[in-house]
Amino acid sequence: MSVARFSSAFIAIQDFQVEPMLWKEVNFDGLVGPTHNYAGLSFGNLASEKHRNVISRPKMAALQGIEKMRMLYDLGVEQAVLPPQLRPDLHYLRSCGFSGSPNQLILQAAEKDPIQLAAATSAASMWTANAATVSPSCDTTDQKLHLTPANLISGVHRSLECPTTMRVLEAIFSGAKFQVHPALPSSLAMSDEGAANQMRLAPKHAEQALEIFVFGRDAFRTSESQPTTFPARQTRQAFEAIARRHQLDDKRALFWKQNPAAIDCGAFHNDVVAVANENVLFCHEDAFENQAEKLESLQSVYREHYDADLFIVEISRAQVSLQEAVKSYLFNSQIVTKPDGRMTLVAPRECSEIRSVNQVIEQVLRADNPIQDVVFPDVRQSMMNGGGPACLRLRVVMNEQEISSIHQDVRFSPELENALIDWVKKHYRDEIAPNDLLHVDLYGDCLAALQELETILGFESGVIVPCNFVAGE
Ligand code: SUG
Repeated sequence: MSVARFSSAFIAIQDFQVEPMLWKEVNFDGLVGPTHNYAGLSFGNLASEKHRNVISRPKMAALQGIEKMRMLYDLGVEQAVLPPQLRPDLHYLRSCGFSGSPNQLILQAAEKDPIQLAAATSAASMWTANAATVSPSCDTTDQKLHLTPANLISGVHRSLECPTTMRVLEAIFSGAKFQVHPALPSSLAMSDEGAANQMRLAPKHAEQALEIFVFGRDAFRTSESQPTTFPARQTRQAFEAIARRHQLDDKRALFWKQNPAAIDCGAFHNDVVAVANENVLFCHEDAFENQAEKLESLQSVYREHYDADLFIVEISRAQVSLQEAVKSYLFNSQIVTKPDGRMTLVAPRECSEIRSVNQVIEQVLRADNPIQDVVFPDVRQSMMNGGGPACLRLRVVMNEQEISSIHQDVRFSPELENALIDWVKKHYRDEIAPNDLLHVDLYGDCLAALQELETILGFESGVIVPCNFVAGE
């Protein structure tokens, strides 16, 4: 819980009596959906490709995610939940030329194009770091909290998320304090993957921050260096548009290019090789193009704005190779600030099992920086599709008035945790094998689960399950 130090974060009550306003980072974790499976849909995401057609464990995956939320809640961090989406997406199957009842649509797709069916069935919305880009009200000129849902056009299965994400965000962030923008136009030049490629830096969450937008390619300067093996998903143009929409101060919006070599090693999002929290930047030596220059100029910009030093914790390739970074997802850790101001690294369990990575974590904890301890949640089911702890959460910094204005039923509590665990145990399958995607009952099961979830999370009907859904038959 950070106490604001700057005038913009104080409210005058009466006669110059000043009451500090509390600001918190709320982590909105994606609940893993009932159709969680491994279809190998993400080219350039090594874990997704490696686990193609492996049998998934949706119940275990969802329970692992809830357990991570509980871990963060117990650290004193504000935690919330974003719902999964209805899959398979029958509207998408119709747009592919299949027709008829849900049963017929699924049977036709299963026979003619099982990959399209797998895309329509993906539970990828669980990785909410890709749900939207978020600028807190302390960063924006109109002092509203701005959110732009990501269009996720790099992959068909992910491009289907946006309409439901938009409805859910509008239902949670409604009212004058918030501005939910439409997604950017669906064009290659505006390819957007959301907050996974955004980093905020300031001494405290409450202060107007430097927002660093990390892009993989410039859509119009195509002669610039590019990855040669895997695609660069995020464009500079998408982030420039978002920074304008979000009314950010030009001097505090920085646009950095990802190192193409990192993308070629499997860092399809920046959050696979770097993570920031308040006054700490934790990154791999090969995360950004021209990194040495960038970090030097960042340090001086940071000093200019805040009259304080930024803690840059840069891990060399001698300590951890890019390959090990991608394998362990060390930089896909969350760094969270606890109520006492100390920071905790929330690292994937895999990091504790790779010697070189574990040693680096111990060094980081011993060194002079605010990161004091580490926890290792087990999110292996998500990791097998290339999603670590940081992928599973969307960070939204808010003041206490804003927190009390959001839709309250998505805020995590032990009661909500119990309700979600019971709900998962009731509705989720233990396993999904590739052939299970070809059967219509998966749709019916998902529909029943999400209709009940709408009630648990107190949403009006039509928010999670679209109003024009078709009952399974
Ligand atoms: O977009 N995996 C996701 C993982 C997203 C991770 N997010 C962040 N780094 N923030 C992706 O590549 C795999 C689906 C499959 O293969 O079945 C997938 O979509």
